[in-house]
Amino acid sequence: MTRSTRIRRAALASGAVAALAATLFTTAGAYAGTTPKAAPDIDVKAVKGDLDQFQSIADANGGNRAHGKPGYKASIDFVKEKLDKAGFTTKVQEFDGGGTKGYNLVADWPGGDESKTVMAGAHLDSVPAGPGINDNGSGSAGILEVALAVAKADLKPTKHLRFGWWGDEEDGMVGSQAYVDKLGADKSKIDSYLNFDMIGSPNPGYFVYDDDTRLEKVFKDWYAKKNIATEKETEGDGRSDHAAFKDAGVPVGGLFSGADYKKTEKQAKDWGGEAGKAFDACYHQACDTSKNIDDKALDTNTDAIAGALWELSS
Ligand code: DPN
Ligand code: ZN
Repeated sequence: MTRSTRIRRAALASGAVAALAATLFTTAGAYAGTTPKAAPDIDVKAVKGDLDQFQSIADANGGNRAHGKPGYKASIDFVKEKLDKAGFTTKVQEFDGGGTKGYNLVADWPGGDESKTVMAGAHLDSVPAGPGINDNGSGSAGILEVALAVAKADLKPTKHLRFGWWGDEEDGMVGSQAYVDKLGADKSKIDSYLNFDMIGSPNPGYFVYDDDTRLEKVFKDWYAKKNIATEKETEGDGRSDHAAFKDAGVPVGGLFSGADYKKTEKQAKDWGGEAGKAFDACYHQACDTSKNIDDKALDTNTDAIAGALWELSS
């Protein structure tokens, strides 16, 4: 070895030490809380446990959890109790749904900048024909478990976090419209609204709302990292609770795993499952029970909700 080679090697080695020191320094910074922690994996067993509770509520109340029926209010009470115990500030908002009293549940996680509120929502009512486990126990339980994970992590987001469970969606998004109407000028404080309606469909697809490019990208990037093909959510345009927010000028996003229309050959190729069949053959029927769920779609989509909320509120 020549003298100059020896010097070059020594310089390389000291460079490596400096790089290592820099890595350790940033790692220490992360532990000190300067870098937001990654979103946790949401346990799908907990989400399914909530779906079993919704099923039991329907079983005990004439087979449904529909607006104006006792199974709906029992669903509100179940979700509210969990959130209250976890430290959320909850409010039940009453509204008129076709001459019958309806209820929205709104849960705020204390802290964060309320003039930039990141909001996630799902409709909690079923149709009168059945228990509404995929539609929309799935979205309701998904955001519930993400909310509980926020509490468990004692998340201190920069932006304020709020969760909403809407009543009377099935008669034309009545509860979410009532909420937005009541917001008035405060609607400018909603930084983003994410909607989750049917996220565990049995012949699933991975549809991402395409209404707002920034919010669409957050989800698309999340699925891309998992090598899951997504598709723009266009067929359901205006068919769920994001409509009222969008009409009010709030940026909206969300997820959907399919309802009454049929999977194409391309979609079956991208996602597996059966082309020519409805994503959810039990859509709006009595058979939308706790068996009417694809566990992998439910698991993946719930993790995606956590990923998006962690990122958007940080
Ligand atoms: N809004 C859903 C329902 O409750 O019936 C169905 C749906 C959601 C359809 C999203 C398309 C897109
Ligand atoms: Zn429905």
